[in-house]
Amino acid sequence: MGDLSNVISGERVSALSGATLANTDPATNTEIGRIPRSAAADVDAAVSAAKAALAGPWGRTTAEERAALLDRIADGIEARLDDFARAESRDTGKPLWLARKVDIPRAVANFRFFAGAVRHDETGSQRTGSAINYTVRKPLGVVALITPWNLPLYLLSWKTAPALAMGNTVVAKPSEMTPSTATMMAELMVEVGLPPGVFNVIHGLGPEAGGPLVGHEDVAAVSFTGGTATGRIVARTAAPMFKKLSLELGGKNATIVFDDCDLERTLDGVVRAAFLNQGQICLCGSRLLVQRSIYDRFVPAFIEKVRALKVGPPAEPDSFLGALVSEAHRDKVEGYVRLAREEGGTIACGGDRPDLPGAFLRPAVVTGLTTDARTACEEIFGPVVTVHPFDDEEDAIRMANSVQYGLAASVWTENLRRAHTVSERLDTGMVWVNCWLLRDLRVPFGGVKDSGVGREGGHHSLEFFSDAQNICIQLG
Ligand code: NAD
Ligand code: 6OD
Repeated sequence: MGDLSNVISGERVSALSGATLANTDPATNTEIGRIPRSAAADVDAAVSAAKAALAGPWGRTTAEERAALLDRIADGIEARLDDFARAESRDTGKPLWLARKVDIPRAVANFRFFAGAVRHDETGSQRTGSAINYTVRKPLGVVALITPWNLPLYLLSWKTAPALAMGNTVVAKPSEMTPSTATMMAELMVEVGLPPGVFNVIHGLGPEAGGPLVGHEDVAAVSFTGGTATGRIVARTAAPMFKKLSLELGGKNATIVFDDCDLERTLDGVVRAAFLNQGQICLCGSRLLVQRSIYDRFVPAFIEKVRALKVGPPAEPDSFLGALVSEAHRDKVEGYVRLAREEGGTIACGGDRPDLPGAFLRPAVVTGLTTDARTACEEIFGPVVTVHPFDDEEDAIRMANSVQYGLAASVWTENLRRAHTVSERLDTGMVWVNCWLLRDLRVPFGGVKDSGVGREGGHHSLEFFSDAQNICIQLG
């Protein structure tokens, strides 16, 4: 992609200050281009463009017209799937096959899904003795979408599609580490006929560009996905301004393996849950709880499978893990491997650097820690899994619920009663049974405790990106 611009009112523009930041390919540690280092004045220009667009033809579109535009965006991304996948892989270091198979197809699916959802959306009506009430849904206005680096287009499109479907205009602030596909998508939207100013992209650092966007008086709502500490900062600014706020934050998810599981299927599922995308998915199962009765059989087999995972250049089709997102992030993850040793854990495999030039790290399995060790409680967001034995259901539930996070969990058992009862007692927004990251875009997605506030998905997203207005008509 080379150098990138902000996209404001359909035009490519630099930061008003002219300042730029490097965009680095973490698999080679080379600069691949520069991005605008935006500040409050750039945010102001983008919000003004988005506000002006609300007053233009966009403000008069029907849901059907907006759905047709979403379908055109989906078609456009799909037609350039390979370009998008290459850009995503280069920005993030993730395997190219993963970007081709998961990230970009999911962005296409997000637009198609919300096109269908808004076409088929319905609102309620209540009849009392003397009156009829009915609800209409109105766009919020200008909405801010702030997204992280791990699944850049996947997550930005997950917010953009419902925001546009409901008639809002958008200012997006993608992660400064993964700016390319957001820009490509903004340019594509202009090509497929989205009116100028409906979707704007501002690049730059969180506090310098994201902060002023969250605090802008003309921004009605903020949908944020990122770390819990950043979520707190966002909430501190947005809440007193009474902005609508959706926060999808960090996780430290338990994978609970019972002795009645289907061993081979579970092993494959657990490895994938732990290390897909280099363990950099908020839903990754980074605390593996294994019933003591199968611990000595399960854990060596798990370690053997992890050792066999290939860490390699993103373009190689058999690389299961690519590079981490940056050298700085790898340093942070390595810090946790050191901490695990200091806390008395054993690094059963991995945690070291392969002989490759970029930010690569072999997947690590840590045994011998208690579940209250920092390594076992804090979000690492990398290829590090801690493994712990448990005795029975009560023990597993207690361990799983003992962290500050409450995003997701997976439960592996062939016992139907156990699957239901254990799942319901987990303090998480989502539970997968005998699977992981099996997604249906209609279901509520989100966390409890420090993992966030609100739900995305299906009608939850459509409701977030609109205000319900009730109209009461007295009859006769
Ligand atoms: P981050 O919180 O550092 O950054 C996320 C976004 O917020 C980036 O665009 C960043 O520039 C911006 N930002 C940073 N400081 C800001 C500020 N003061 N004001 C406004 N915006 C600001 O997160 P990250 O390192 O990019 O992503 C990793 C984190 O995201 C992990 O904690 C992970 O669990 C979480 N995450 C959660 C989900 C979910 O759905 N729950 C999904 C993906 C990632
Ligand atoms: O699948 C999704 O819809 C979703 N929001 C996934 C988030 C993954 C976090 O890294």
